Amino acid sequence: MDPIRLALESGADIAGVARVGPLREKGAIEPTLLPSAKTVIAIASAHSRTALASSNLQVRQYDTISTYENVRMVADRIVKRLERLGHEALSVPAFIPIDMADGKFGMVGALDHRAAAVAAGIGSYGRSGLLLTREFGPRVRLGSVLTSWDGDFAAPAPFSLCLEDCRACLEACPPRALLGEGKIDKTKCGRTIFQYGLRRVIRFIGEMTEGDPAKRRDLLKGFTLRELWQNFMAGNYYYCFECQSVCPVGAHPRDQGSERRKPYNGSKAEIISKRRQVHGQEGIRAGDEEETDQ
Ligand code: B12
Ligand code: SF4
Ligand code: SF4
Repeated sequence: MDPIRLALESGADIAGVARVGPLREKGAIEPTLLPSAKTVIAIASAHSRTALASSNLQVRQYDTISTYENVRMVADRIVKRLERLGHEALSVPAFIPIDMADGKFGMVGALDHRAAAVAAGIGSYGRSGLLLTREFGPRVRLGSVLTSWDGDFAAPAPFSLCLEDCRACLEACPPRALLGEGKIDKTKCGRTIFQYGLRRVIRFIGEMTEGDPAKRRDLLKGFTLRELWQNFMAGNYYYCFECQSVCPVGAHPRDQGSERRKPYNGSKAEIISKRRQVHGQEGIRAGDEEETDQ
């Protein structure tokens, strides 16, 4: 049985295998996850490049839903086939459900899919902290299947796909959450991507509880509740994809000159105007205006 072939036949765009032992030692796998596991099958499902490069937010969100859905279906097919062959196998959530307990707060996955993907040789870390793949760059969603299957395979040689003199992701990040060499200010990123996520729900409930009747009526009819409702229904709540969409690695040559990508290759003033357009005043850092080159 070739697990990589099995994964590709199950619909993965990219797949690789790694030993579980070293990942467990690094703390990349929550100990309660299939203690008998010997191997992790790392899978990647590609976004649509066109959708991620679109200036329409809903199109980017919809493509994210489809890509996560594909990861889930592919992993499920792999699990069923491994179980039919007599092995234990477990698909680990690609994002949610995730442990929301105090101390973790939904910020630590049961399995670190990027670490598994790097160990399996399907890509390398980029300066953005994301996994870069040869064909799609960071435009992939990752999944992992843990299995008791314990066959022979060669460990991949380490490599790096991140371009030496590139800082496109750092420049494009609206709240400047990317600090270089894969370091990220998670609070800043979270504030941007989860604009209508849990924090907004908490704020909304607080405003409803404390507001006078007129304010409560306005809140019930307002954009915030409509948007929160839509996010609950759709299961998507991301509002930023810049570090995925601007990376030149795996970008189609055609995308390099597209209208959407231009601001980030252009002047500081254009970058700031793009930030304001996508993220309002929150995307503008103190001192940004003075830094404009116009
Ligand atoms: C919590 C979470 C977040 C949090 C915290 C992110 C983080 N860095 O941990 C927040 C809300 C900030 C976030 C943001 C985003 N996320 Co997120 N997130 C997760 C989630 C659910 C858990 C991550 C986790 O456990 N972190 C805790 C530990 C593992 O992270 P850490 O301590 O920072 O350790 C990392 C660094 O040390 C770094 N690292 C280690 N060694 C090295 C070496 C080098 C050279 C470098 C550069 C880095 C590096 O890698 C470690 C992870 O492997 C994962 C899914 C999963 N289960 O893996 C998705 C996941 C990481 N997110 C993903 C994505 C796409 C995003 C966003 C683009 C948002 C969006 N639109 O979807 C942004 C990107 C932010 C960024 N540039 O990193 C994808 C990444 C796909 C990819 N190509 O890499 C994942 C894998 C989901 C998936 N199944 O595809 N996310
Ligand atoms: S998702 Fe957006 S806010 Fe978060 S690190 Fe990437 S570019 Fe920055
Ligand atoms: S945008 Fe540039 S710096 Fe960022 S991960 Fe991609 S290649 Fe590396």
